[in-house]
Amino acid sequence: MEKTLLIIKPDAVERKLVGEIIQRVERKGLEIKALKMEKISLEKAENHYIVHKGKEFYSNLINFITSGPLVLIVLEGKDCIKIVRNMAGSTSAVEAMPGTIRGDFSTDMLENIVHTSDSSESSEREIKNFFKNL
Ligand code: FUP
Repeated sequence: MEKTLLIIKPDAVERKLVGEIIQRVERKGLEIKALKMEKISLEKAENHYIVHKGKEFYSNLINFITSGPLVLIVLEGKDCIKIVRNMAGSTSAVEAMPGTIRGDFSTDMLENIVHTSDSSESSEREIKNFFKNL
């Protein structure tokens, strides 16, 4: 069965949106396989965002994602990678449609509430970075 990594980012934890986001994915019918809250290390953050290394927003991204505790969730379900990306909405808050997580809760490109894996290769790599025994 397909798995995806959902991260509830530090802005959403700070704004007490954890329950709201978990409720949305559970009600959709996805299964929570693993879940933990953590303030991630610089090393884990750099591994997670390796594809963005060198881009102009990279240091802001690393500073933001390590700025406070976040919630890491492994979800499982048929086609869950695409399903959870659709639920998250566009990366840009301006483009994200109402009804999506980013569309409903964010106005910012960087502080955009959630991360979700974009492919099966990314999902495998990202889950391994945070959950050693899955
Ligand atoms: P997504 O897959 O929607 O999380 O988006 P990306 O992997 O393209 O980007 C990862 C994170 O980098 C985004 F959540 C926010 C940040 N970002 C910027 O701050 N500026 C950009 O131009 C693109 C991404």
